[in-house]
Amino acid sequence: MVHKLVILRHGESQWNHENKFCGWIDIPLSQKGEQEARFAGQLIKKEGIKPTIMYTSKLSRLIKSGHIILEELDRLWVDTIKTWRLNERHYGAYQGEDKSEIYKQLGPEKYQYVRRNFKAIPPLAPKDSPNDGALDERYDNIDIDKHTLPRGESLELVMKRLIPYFDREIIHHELLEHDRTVLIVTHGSIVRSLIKYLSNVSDDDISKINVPTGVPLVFELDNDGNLTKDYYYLDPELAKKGIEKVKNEGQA
Ligand code: DG2
Repeated sequence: MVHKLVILRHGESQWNHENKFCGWIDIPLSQKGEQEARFAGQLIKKEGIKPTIMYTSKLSRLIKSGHIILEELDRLWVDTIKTWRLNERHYGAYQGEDKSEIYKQLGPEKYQYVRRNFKAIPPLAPKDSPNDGALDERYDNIDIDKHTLPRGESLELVMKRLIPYFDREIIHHELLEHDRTVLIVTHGSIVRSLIKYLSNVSDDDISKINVPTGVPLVFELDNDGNLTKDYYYLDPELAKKGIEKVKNEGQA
């Protein structure tokens, strides 16, 4: 039996549009982002995929994208889980900064390192600053003490807080045991983490992978959770254009 897992990065956010690092800051979708989410819903519908459970992070750009997608699918009733474990990589003190400014400050190599190296940790956000999740009521009653939430993460650290949850709750519990059709609406770095994990991409090669906004991709897994083939985008041409755009963000 083949289990389909649909994953996508949210539609364009206002700060994607303005070229700013966003991370854990709760920025809404742009108008284009809403359209992208609607089109993503149409692509999923055309593919005949009917999600029965949806996961998002605690951030509005995902929650809104997910709502639009479910609306497009006539499936607003679908169970939705919102978890901080699917939050974007915490971009530390860079959150809210203009990507072009950081590019100018760091130069091309360090800029690329900070954005894409598997182990690169940005300068941490100060404790009790607006970038500190400990001050945010949306993280009350989560599965860890909110005072231990990250204030800056590498992709490696993201995977440490994400993959055990993803493997246990999403893959084994929902997808395989309960045979539910899972839709994950999430962020660029989370999609990269899931691609790295499921497709077994090396630490070096993951730095070359960029993820477009609003284009669903599909993984097919067998009953043991192994891939039956590599992931594919539901609109490869659109994905290609989006990937190129993300790759060049911030570079003069
Ligand atoms: C972007 C990723 O995340 O930025 O945090 O600004 O998926 O929530 O829009 P998203 C952000 P890059 O790592 O691509 O610079």
